[in-house]
Amino acid sequence: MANFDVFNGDADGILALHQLRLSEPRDSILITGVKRDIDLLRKVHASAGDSIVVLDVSLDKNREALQSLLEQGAQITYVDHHFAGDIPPHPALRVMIDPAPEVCTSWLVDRMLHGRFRIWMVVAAFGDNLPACAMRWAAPLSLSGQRLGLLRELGDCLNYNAYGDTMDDLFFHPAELYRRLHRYTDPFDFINKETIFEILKQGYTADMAMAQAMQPERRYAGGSAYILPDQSWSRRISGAFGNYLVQAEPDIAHAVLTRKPGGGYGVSVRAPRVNPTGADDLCYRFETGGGRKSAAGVNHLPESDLALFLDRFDAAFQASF
Ligand SMILES: [Mn+2]
Repeated sequence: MANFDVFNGDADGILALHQLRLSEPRDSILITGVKRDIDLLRKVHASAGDSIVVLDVSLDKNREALQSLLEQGAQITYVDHHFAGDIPPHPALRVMIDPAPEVCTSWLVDRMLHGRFRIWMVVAAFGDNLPACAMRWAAPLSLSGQRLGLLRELGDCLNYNAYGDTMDDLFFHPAELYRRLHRYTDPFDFINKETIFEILKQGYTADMAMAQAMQPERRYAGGSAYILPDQSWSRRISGAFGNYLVQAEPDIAHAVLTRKPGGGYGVSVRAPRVNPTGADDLCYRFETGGGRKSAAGVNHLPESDLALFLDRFDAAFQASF
């Protein structure tokens, strides 16, 4: 009988599995990928009696594979905080799913384990962009401000590592990152004894400096649009660069377009921080768009739609300006 651990390659996915396997050690086949690669269950080739744990990827996006694995006789535990849709009732499926805004998968695992590895959940919450929750959950641990700051940096770095189009863009394969991290029960030992943290910190700093040196392609009354080149660093930093711009110029909206190797752009839009609305409405008007009011994106904007996108971006945030 085989064990499969299927997890998102970001900080939350890695640290959910880390906590679970500190509690229940087990040899397993690891299935993971870059952060945006959530179509993971399809990659599991299981037989009757095999056991599968799925962490931090939407059930809705894995429904078909889930159903066929259940039909093949696998036992599945599913823990997640993304939109799930209808959950198929099945005696071999154990589900813990909560899409509430202040929940991450590592928090759900922490609850299952009665807080045994709480400090790792705090790192995950920082990495999953829930800093206020992370601080709250860290309070009973009585960490110094300096140590809390280190955990925040670690969460950010682990999360940053998962951004890219393919594995080639990443510093570490998330499965390798998990294996190296899993040797440690104390995050400060990991920080001090492994080179990973330092490598990711330097990568982040260098990528961000490249992005910050870019001039906006267009400046409008209500927003600025940047176009990043077709380079690994652009794909790694585009999300963090968007967050930085929102903080640096809170009065205006931002669009970060990243050129794709095969043509067209990946687009990420941030509404003005002072009026965080309208990003989703703009992006939903494009075929591969989606997201939330404050932050949304278009997975693939064809080259021929660039002018249209820029016009609509200008119009969308002129109104709110
Ligand atoms: Mn997550």
